[in-house]
Amino acid sequence: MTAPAAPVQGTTHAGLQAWVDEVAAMTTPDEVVWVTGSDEEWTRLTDRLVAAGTFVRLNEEKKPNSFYAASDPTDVARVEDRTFICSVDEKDSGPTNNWMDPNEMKDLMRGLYAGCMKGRTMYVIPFVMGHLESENPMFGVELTDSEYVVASMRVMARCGTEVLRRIEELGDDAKYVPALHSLGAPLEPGQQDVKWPCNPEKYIVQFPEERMIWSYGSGYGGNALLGKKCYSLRIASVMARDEGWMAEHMLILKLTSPEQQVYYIAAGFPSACGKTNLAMLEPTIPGWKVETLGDDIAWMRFGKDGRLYAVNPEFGFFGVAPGTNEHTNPNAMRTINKGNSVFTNVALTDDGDIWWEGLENTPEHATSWKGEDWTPEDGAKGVLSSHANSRYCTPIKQCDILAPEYDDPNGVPISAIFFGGRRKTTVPLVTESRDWTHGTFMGATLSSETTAAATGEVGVVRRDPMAMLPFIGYNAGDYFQHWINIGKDADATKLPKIFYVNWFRRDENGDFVWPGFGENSRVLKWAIERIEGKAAAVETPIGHVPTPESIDTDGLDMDPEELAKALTVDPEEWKAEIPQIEEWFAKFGDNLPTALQVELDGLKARLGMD
Ligand code: GTP
Ligand code: SPV
Ligand code: MN
Repeated sequence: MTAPAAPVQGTTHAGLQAWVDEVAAMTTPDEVVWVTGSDEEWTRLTDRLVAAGTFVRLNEEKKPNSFYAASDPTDVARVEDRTFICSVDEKDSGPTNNWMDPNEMKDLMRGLYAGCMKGRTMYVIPFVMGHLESENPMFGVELTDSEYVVASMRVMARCGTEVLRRIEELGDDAKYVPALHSLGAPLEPGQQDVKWPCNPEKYIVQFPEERMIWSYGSGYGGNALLGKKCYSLRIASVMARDEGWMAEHMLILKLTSPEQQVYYIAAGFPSACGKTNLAMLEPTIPGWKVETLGDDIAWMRFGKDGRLYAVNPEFGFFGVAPGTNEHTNPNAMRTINKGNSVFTNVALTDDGDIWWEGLENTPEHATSWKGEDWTPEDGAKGVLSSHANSRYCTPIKQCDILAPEYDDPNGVPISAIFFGGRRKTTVPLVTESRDWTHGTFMGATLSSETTAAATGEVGVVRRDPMAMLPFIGYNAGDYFQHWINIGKDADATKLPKIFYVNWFRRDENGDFVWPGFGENSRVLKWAIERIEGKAAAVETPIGHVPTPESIDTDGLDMDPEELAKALTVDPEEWKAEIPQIEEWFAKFGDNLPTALQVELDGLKARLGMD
């Protein structure tokens, strides 16, 4: 965002100034700096990060104005066990969130925050999630003592003086989410800083009633860039419940058919399960075109015409690096190769570029994310050059296939919602729901193998409702009811059709059955043809699944037997799923919407289980 170069110190907004002063008095930074968003500020910040050893400037020819960072090995992903929803009433945080009494949490954290910015600079980042020109701009102000966070926030959200001016103009009418972040690593006079300051004790805390965020101890990703998961999902989901809209962990894409029909699709897959890749997909079927609107978060509201409109509140991509390459995601490669990006926990090559597992041109030698020598021989032994949750942080505007509608504050009307996860077994390539309530049931029972996007064991199947398990800011039972209510209040003919996909089914050898990536366009085409009443399907106990002939396989190098495997609905596998769903639903007690119990009973009956 363009902004005046002169640093702005302070604000005429009395409430905001008072909060900044109060936090500064508690955390005692050496200085307070207001983030402007100017180019000169970017240079100052990145120079400072290079001097501190946090950033390494990359080769200007390969990655202009871009930087490499390696985090502390203990600070590499979201920490779900340290994430709290501190609602006034414990019941409102529900069975899927950690809870502590908000006053107790504040006392505890004030203790941690006392003097925690000593020796550092506290930055004030005025930001807006979504468009500054929208009817109700969704402001936030993040206070942080991390230059890495400031640099990353400038990529991920619209930040700076322009936003602050709008907050000031609106005065008391300006609602903003106060978001306090500290690394929890004060510096004594003369103490040498480390490259990646952080604290072993971490707290990522949302106060839903106050629409407030307090984060402590981590400098990485969703723990620290508070506009992303903390605001745009956890706090926004609470606002959405109260105001009748939806804040979802979904990509948004624009699909144009060979007949030039335009469809907008939103898709909710858990972290590291393929949103960025689908959002930037290059269709392998002729005549179809995908453009990107967003890769992680969708805010959806009903338009005057009764359709559901989606906006991407973000301004950048914070994408999983490993596996990204010219084949899987050429559009992401083109985006990051334009530069102006930050790469964290990937490998640094000897010629000042970056590399990660799955990228072309394996270097003969590199420095791993742990700062160790790395060679292809190490790779052959299973030593990773890059952390599995290593990421690129890059401006959305650099994406060649960004749909122009991205800039429309009113968003785009959604025709289809996809849910999906990583399942080796059971879940077919694609299933169409019968109606919104059935689709809500599919979402509410969505399951996926855990990934490296959060700390903890990887590959364990868990329920991840609507891909929102770590992001629902209130009782998940109430969240399901909110989904049901959205359907009840709407004109059913105008609601998006809900589909359930699985790109990750495996065969006996452990190989993926479906080729994925660009070939996923075949599934998008089938879904659109279902919406248009053109494609065939078989009715199964779990919903409508394509007949093998109804999937366009022109030019697809795939054994028909493999395709049949991808589409299989095995009643025995689904029967085995039922006790897990029952156990999952039992968690919600009275808060489970009756409609979902009815759906489960129906599924059991269709499987012949009663
Ligand atoms: P978050 O940013 O954590 O929310 O993740 P995401 O949902 O955007 O996932 P992303 O698109 O970054 O993909 C994560 C990993 O899954 C990458 O390593 C991809 O290469 C891989 N992946 C994505 N799509 C497919 C697919 O269709 N098939 C297979 N086999 N892998 C895929
Ligand atoms: C996710 O984990 O879903 C991400 C990365 O998109 S983070 O911003 O760290 O949450
Ligand atoms: Mn995500």
